[in-house]
Amino acid sequence: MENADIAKIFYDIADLLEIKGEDKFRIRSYRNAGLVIEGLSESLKKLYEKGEEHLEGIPGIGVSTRAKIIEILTTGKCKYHDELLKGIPIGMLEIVKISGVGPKKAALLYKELGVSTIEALEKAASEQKIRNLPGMGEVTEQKILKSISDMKAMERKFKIAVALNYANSFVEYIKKIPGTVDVVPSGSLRRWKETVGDIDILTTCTDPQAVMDKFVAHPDVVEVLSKGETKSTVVVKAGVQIDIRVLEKKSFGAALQYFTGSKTHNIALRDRAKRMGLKISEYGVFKEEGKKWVAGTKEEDVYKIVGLPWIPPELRENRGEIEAAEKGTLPKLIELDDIRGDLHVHTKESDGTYTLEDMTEAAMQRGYEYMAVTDHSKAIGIARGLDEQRIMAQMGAIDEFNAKLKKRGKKFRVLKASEVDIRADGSLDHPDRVLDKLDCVVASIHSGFKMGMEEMTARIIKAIQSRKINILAHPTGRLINERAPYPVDMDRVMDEAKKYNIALELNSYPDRLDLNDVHCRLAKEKGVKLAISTDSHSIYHLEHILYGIHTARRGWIEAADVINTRPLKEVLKFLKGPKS
Ligand code: DGT
Ligand code: CA
Ligand code: CA
Ligand code: ZN
Repeated sequence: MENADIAKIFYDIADLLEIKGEDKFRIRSYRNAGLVIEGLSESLKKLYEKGEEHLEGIPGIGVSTRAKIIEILTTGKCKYHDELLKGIPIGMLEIVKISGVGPKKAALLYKELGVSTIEALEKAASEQKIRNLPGMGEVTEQKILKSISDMKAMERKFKIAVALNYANSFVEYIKKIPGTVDVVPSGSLRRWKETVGDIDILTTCTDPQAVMDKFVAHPDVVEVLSKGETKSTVVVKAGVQIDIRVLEKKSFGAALQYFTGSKTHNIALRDRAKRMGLKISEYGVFKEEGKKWVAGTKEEDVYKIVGLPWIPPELRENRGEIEAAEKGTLPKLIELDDIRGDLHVHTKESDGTYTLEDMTEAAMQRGYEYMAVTDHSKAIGIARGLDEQRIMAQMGAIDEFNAKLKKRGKKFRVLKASEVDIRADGSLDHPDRVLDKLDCVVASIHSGFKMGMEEMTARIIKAIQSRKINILAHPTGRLINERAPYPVDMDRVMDEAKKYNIALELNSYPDRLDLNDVHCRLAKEKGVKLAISTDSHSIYHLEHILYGIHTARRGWIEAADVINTRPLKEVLKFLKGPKS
């Protein structure tokens, strides 16, 4: 039972209450609980195993939520949820997720047309039966059809964070089975793709039968799709499919190479081998018409025998990595240890859940040298954005706090910063006199997503040309599997960013990963600097930096391309850049 499964039950309760037309406040509190749980990077299951008291004091989780979490962790379900489900067809929960529907309209569709599944909804919409219902129209109907086709296109790809949590839990579990040696996730997860179709675990062991038996008996398994002597496939609660394969020690490297993929990388590698008279398969590298085994115990041997250095999994997308490996020009990819600070962090002043002191403590524990406090500006009302008076006060508090740190002999600096909203017309949500006093100005868009490409690009470029910003945060606004990026001419934005010495953010929050890998590589080619930040709203979010690092690696990024790999002095110099 991972956090995502628990969160899903809370979201479902909120949706069910809304379908039933219940009290708004209660609905919101369940939805918030879902959000909080999903955002935790510590596993609730693990905290609970350490002792019930470890579930206390988690911000946003009150007494009754905690009781439900414990109920779910111990019984696998929640009575209240089950009761709400009675009398409501299960398909309704899917329907409320269709954009343009929502719980109220779902209830109406059910009452008036008996619609309780996605298929029935699609049919009703294409037969134009929905447009005549109160509060709906042709536009709603079109929206529903588009949303259903989008959903089908996403075909159940899971965000990497969800897949990684499961993979880690299964790997730990399998390692405990006596006789297991290697246990390694391969596939798209090992390549750190932002979404993952299924998890492919590879293992070597002395007792395959025990591994198969235990694997299908893992408490999170809801369905066993197949169980063989050396290969099994299961589905876990959140719907993720997990494959496991037991391999021969001798060919483990070849199998790891094969199942890590990507398919197109493997095809290119096999073609290369063929030209050299070799044959690569999941069982090894062979010569003499496939008769003689020549390599495959270690993954790097597979590359070595075709004349290449080992290629990091993140690069294996057939985007020029084999050619670069051949020429000896593979990038020296950025690593977690290269990061010296976080340039996008929220505190309680806006919508974070921890204080300046807490966030600083957590950043220092990571070994950072600096952190920019970037609370929202006033336009973001729901996030308690800061007006001029409040941000001035915050700057004062940060100055005092830095002085205190210095006195205590700490080599750490909190940067006075803001996540200033870029308004619809491209103007910034703090006056220049405020922006000029900040160490670091992070600018981003939080509303008016529906503009056309021209207008949106002009809006962002206007913000860049103000010379008041340092970093453009989550530059495309996408939320993985939830919201498409807004249309923006990234080529032009990057050219302007370069001209005005502005860094583009790679927002590491696993739902965003914005810029994505392809954009990172474009930035590098254009010589635009990146800031890899977490957008942390809690001390636990700081570790999301891992997702940013691996996404950057997929974009061929090296430490020198990223401003927050620099010591404080150099960062400050960079941040002074565009300001007049
Ligand atoms: P996913 O699960 O859709 O996110 O993506 P992958 O890359 O994990 O793909 P998956 O799970 O279908 O297969 C795992 C790896 O196995 C894949 O990356 C490469 C390898 N593989 C699978 N099918 C083929 C194939 O037909 N040819 C080759 N060369 N490799 C394959
Ligand atoms: Ca896979
Ligand atoms: Ca697979
Ligand atoms: Zn933020």
